[in-house]
Amino acid sequence: MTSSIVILTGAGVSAESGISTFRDPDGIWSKVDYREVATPQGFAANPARVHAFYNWRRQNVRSVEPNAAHVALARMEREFRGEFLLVTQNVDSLHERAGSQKLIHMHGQHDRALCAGCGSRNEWHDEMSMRSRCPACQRVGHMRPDVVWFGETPYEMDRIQAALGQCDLFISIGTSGNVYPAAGFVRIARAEGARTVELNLVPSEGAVHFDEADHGPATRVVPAFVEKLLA
Ligand code: BV8
Repeated sequence: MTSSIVILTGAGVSAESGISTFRDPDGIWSKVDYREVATPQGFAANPARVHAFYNWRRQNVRSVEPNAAHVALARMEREFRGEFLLVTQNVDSLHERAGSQKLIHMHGQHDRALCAGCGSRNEWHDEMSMRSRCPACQRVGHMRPDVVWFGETPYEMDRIQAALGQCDLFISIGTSGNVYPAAGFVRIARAEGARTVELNLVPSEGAVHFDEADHGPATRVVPAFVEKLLA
């Protein structure tokens, strides 16, 4: 009897909503060098280029909707009678818009801004640039997207690790298993005795660590898995 579930999602869960993934053949990292747009060094070297990258991504998600996989995960949270935590690597807000609430954005959110001057975090839906003013300290020139770049510490790691330590079911959805520490979560869960399931288009880099897998598009395999689990 499953009593505690942790779910990890990546870009693949948003792919069928029309948001590009990172490492698929036509993915984001085939168009831009992640070192230039997703590292603190890249931001320091050329903040305008980084702001343009996140403005472009923020613009892209304006017209997209949550898909059946996001909806199924929100249903699972509502109907599953046990501990539940959804950890996403994604910086889009499609999980929230589908109704997920027990949710951690471990890599931040691109519709939030972080002021490097005063440390405040605020919702931010418009263009952001070095001319943007911090709503808290009113200073200009310190605003950056509130996302976790390579070399930066993901958010809420203590809460995530505690949940991994006591879950008996770990499900990884739509992630290639390339980026750490997220890619290591399956091993932590497994070491604690959890059943591990991968729902992904194709086997990920970490496929060998999963007890079970269902490979196919998230809008098919996730609702099917949720249906079975809740039956
Ligand atoms: C950190 C910014 C220290 C936001 C991103 C070992 C241990 C610890 C760290 C490291 C380590 N080795 C290396 C590191 C450093 C580094 C790292 O992992 N480098 C990699 C490249 C080797 N990690 C870091 O720097 C991290 N910080 O380690 O701090 C620390 C460590 C532990 C504890 C405390 C502190 C910070 C990493 C965060 C970087 N930020 N993005 C943004 O702009 O989005 S990473 C970027 O990749 C995104 O955040 C994205 O979410 C993430 C992961 O990518 P995926 O989501 O998996 O997407 P991808 O395209 O790769 O795969 C999509 C999958 O979906 C594919 O498998 C595909 O088949 C599938 N799919 C496609 N379509 C569908 C589908 N599946 C289902 N249905 C479909 N329709």
